[in-house]
Amino acid sequence: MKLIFAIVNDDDAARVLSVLNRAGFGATKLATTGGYLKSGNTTFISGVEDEQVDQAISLIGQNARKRTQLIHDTTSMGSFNTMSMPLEIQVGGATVFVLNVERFEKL
Ligand code: 2BA
Repeated sequence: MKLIFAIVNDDDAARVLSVLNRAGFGATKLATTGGYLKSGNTTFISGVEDEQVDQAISLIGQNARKRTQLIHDTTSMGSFNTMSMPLEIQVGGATVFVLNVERFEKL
């Protein structure tokens, strides 16, 4: 068994959860915050059988859109001056980690 962690945009979360559930995957939805943008995103935890990992990842990938976002990178130019440079970054569709599960119990 594997544990999938998938970080997706909040706007895609309802769709991702719905397709996972429809395909029979159990999932837990966590409200998380990206360390770089410091804005909200959603992390799903899903325990799946080894042979189902690819199917789960593919459902997540098909329903999590890549987005281009403009951020303002502030660079210090000395003690008083700062310069704000627009920087284009690509966020998502999904950041996925797959971990081995040593033991799984439902008590
Ligand atoms: P954030 O940390 O808010 O990052 C949002 C986006 O900012 C990233 O998109 C990436 O395009 C950019 N970014 C992140 N760190 C950067 C840096 N040091 N310099 C320049 N650009 C940077 P994604 O890579 O698609 O990541 C989306 C979210 O997935 C992240 O939100 C974070 O919550 C999570 N994530 C990504 N990589 C991770 C990792 N190695 N470990 C844990 N969480 C991760």
